Amino acid sequence: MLTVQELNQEFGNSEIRFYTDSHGMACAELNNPMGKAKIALHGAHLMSFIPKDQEAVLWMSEKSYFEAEKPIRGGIPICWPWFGGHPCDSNMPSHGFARLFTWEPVASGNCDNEATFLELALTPSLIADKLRTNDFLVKLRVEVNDKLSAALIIDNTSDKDLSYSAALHSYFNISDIAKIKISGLDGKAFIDTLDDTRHVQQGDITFAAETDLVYLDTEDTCVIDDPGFKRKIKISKFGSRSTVVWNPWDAKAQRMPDFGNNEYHKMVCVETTNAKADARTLAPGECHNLQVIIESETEG
Ligand code: TA6
Repeated sequence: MLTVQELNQEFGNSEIRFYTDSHGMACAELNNPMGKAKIALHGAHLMSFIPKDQEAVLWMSEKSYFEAEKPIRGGIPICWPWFGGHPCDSNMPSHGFARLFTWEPVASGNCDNEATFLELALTPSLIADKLRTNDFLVKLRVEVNDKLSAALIIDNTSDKDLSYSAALHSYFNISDIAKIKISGLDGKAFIDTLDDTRHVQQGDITFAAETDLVYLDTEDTCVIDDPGFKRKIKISKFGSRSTVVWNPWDAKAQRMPDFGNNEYHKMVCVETTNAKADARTLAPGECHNLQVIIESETEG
């Protein structure tokens, strides 16, 4: 792995800086005139996105771990090559291994839309032996201007089929969970994973208890309407036909060591996924993009 100094020489420029943060983690800061973002190389984990003159859009837990082989709590964890529990081995880590290992920067620069971009890659050589399966090349391409785009690019470089489920498990910073509403999923079928029952969404989503819902057959854009912060967060996506909405509420929050007991008031997850029936199988040489585009519009 290159040192921070070598990363700055290879991939740094006036808008991209690599540094070691206060937790001792190698990070990159993308500083575009319209917005800025921070990414930990550990898990290619987006930890912050702040559009110019706005509140932070992504939420981070004050109690998050920042350690090797442990997930960071908040921001946008990458869940791959399985979402949730492992399909057949409960000893395997929740939400896969991509968020547990250090990714390598592979490209950086500026795009035509004046966004600043950074690409990071994960290959089998970067993960623990015990977790290795197929050969693969997974990349995260991050683009920042007044919007944040994160694209997970999965390339099956092996000679066997590669089956997986995945998520860009985005945590959003909100003023009050009891006052927000989420639109864009009206009429969509969903699975309530708390009791494994199926339902159809009626109208907007509001929150009054632990919520863990997997919406199916939807490519639609969701909007978080936040009256407290006087803003709407728009979440568009590509390469995804399922969306997960999550808030742990009080009891689950108390059971999570890397999550503050009262932090559930200030966050909500709206996740861009390939989950349940939307899980994917790539033939040798095939590639798939799972992308989210996040933009925040302030009122007044
Ligand atoms: O995406 C929702 C979910 O699968 C919930 O069931 C909850 O467990 C959450 O993810 C967090 O998972 P984690 O492994 O990060 O604690």
